Amino acid sequence: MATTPVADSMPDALKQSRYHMKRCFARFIATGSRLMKLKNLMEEIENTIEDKAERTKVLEGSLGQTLSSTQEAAVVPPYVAFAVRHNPGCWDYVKVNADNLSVEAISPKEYLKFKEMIFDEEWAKDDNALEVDFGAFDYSHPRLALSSSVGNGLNFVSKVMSSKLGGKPEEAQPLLDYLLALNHQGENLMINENLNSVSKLQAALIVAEVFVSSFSKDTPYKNFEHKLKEWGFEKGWGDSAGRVRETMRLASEILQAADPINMESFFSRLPTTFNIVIFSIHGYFGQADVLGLPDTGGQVVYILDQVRALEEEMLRRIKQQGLNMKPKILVVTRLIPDARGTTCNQEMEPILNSSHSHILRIPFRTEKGILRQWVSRFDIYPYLENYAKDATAKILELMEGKPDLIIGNYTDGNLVASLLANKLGVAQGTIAHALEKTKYEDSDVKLKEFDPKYHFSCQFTADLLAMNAADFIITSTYQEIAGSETRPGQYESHTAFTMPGLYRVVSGINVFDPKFNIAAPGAEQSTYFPFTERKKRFVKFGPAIEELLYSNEENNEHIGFLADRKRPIIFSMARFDTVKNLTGLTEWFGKNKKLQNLVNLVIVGGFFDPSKSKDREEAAEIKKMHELIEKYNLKGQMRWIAAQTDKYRNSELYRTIADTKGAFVQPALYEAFGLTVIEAMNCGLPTFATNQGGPAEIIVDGVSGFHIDPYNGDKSSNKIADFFEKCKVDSIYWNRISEGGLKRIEECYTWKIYANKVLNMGSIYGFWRQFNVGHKQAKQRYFEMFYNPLFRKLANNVPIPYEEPLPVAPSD
Ligand code: UDP
Ligand code: LCN
Repeated sequence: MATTPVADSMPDALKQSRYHMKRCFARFIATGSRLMKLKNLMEEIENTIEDKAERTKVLEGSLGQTLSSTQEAAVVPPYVAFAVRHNPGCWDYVKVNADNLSVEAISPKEYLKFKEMIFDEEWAKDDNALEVDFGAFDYSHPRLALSSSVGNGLNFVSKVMSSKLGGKPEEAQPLLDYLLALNHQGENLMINENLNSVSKLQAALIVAEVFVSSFSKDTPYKNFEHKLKEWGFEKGWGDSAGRVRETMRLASEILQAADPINMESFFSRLPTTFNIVIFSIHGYFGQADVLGLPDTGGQVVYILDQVRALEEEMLRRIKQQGLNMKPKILVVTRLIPDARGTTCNQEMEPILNSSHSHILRIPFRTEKGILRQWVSRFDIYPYLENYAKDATAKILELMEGKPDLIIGNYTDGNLVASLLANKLGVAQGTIAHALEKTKYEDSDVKLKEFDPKYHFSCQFTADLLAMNAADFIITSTYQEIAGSETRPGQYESHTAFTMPGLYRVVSGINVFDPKFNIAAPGAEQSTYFPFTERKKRFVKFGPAIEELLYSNEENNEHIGFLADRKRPIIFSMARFDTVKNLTGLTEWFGKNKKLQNLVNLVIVGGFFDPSKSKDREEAAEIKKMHELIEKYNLKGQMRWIAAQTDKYRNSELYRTIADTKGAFVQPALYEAFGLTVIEAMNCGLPTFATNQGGPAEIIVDGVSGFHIDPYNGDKSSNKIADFFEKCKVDSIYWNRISEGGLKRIEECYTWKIYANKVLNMGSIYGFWRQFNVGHKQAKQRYFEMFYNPLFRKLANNVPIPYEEPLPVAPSD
């Protein structure tokens, strides 16, 4: 193993504090094999070097730096193997012999073996244990270099393309081939076979540009179409002389000497994307009354808003390209016969406030027939292969051909998107929303413990397959990819990990891969707008919200009451999952008398009878909530409102809370992105949100809201209390934070910015996949090799619920 920065510096650093370090390492290994986190290492160091000044001295310099960058250490006496993350996405592994403090660099594989020794020694020692190495195909594939540029794939790909395409005519041949293949239902776009060489295209562009310049800028395309066609140009260059000229100029410049800005701009103008398929399979996917049902939350909101934004942008682009076809977007989800009063048992549904987009629902087919009931996202794997087959047939029929782009959502949607994209040879984007792996500590290495309940063996395999198959990955934040200074990203945690007994991943995904792109979602601004825009307010909800918050009655919709209605309200709303930590917030409130004296608490989520929940975590959380209200005697200061499904009313609820000069609190143990955070900020409601995950990036602490630490309830509840105390003495403080939130949203979190970026991705990566076809094919083979023998077997082990399925319809 070649040496690494940590392996280089650590021996000297240990030598300088040899006496103390010998004692510390003796202590690390004293209890035998175990996995230690940074917190455990620091506790042991504190217990060993009791004198604070002495300890500080030891932890100064490079030793302290290495230790504080350590994510975990696998102790297998006499060795302690360290996983050190010195920068986002950059890891070093070393092993230290506790007896003599010798240090040796080790590979990720060796490190993982140390971990396995702790959990499954026999498997760790098996020389033929299955190893996964997606990186094996990437040796010549271009990579970003800096942690700070992670997530900027589009820009990087444009740079690489410009360096490879410009200059000599033969270098631009792939671009010419790509342009020649552009068509809509068999009709050529941009150019035809008359321009079948780069030099012909270059020459024609010069003549055509001069010709088009002779028309005034807004001359419609049809006035000069005929002449352009004679030279080999087809529709797609623009709707007017001005636009056509600009696009032709861009094309000429790229062929002469490309630069990344021109490249991105040119691709954003190409008529590549008319039909999009978006998979979002689990949960209840509908447009009304679905939020609050198990597993059904922000993903549904995100996709419906995304579709509207994409459709709008596609219409704008098609018009500018001088074309008149209609875009089609299909959101493909699961048809659930047992629809609980929702529309989830209908096959097709037009998407509201869109003109060309539909929801298509396809049922889960089993050997016995169609599955009637909802299934948890954790149990969804046995149905996906049949689902993909059925979906393919239906999509081809409805779209009258192949889609131009397939986008997956969450593990199940991403896997099916990969199967379909592989089969049809179409560009594929994936969106995680949340990767479950990071939500549960040591979920990989403790597979045996987690698998019966969560089927992570299926989920992590499906995630790995889909992230490697995808042409591009859309993320909401940087942290989703590569985390923060202190915490690894969701994707980063798939770089090297191990599931003893199943397989060891020595290279799962590389966060420096240019397929990663950040495109943050927004909140629909016609619904979530500032509380100050009085004229737009949905006043009709006033009485219902008044009742919801302040009536003294307890019923199926709310329990608890607010005795002093003059106090501001701190408000939270989420699905009733453990990770959302609504019970945590209630407990902080229960414990913090100062906060109780300043504000009331309102929680929206779940419902009140745990025996009615089909979801394991939800039932436990509901029970816990009742216990906390009892324990801290919160009735009088707290209102618990059942899950709310009307987004218009909810938006007015956020604004009503803002009227009380209250705040939104998002206390999740981990939040992948956090749509409620941006909904609240769009309404001008100051927001306190978890520092674990996306919200840490959305909010600039103290400027556009506040970060809170869900693992330190006292500190967090005091921070909230301090804010309200400060608001009492500083009359403009509340407004300053409210405005800071609104400013942040306008700059970074709108659907318009999103749609533009995603369509650019579709266009550029559609070309990039052809440009790197060898690499793509190699990965595809690896995918198949993995999917067939392994994933299928794992999926078939997941039990199918025993309720009688519906018989398959005769036409099936
Ligand atoms: N939501 C809702 N009613 C509820 C709880 C949540 O309408 O009772 C909505 C909320 O307004 C937001 C989405 O569900 O639009 C939750 O998204 P978020 O990203 O916060 O969390 P997720 O549920 O996706 O983990
Ligand atoms: C899923 C989550 O858990 C949230 O953090 C996101 O905001 C939501 O999906 C939309 O992407």
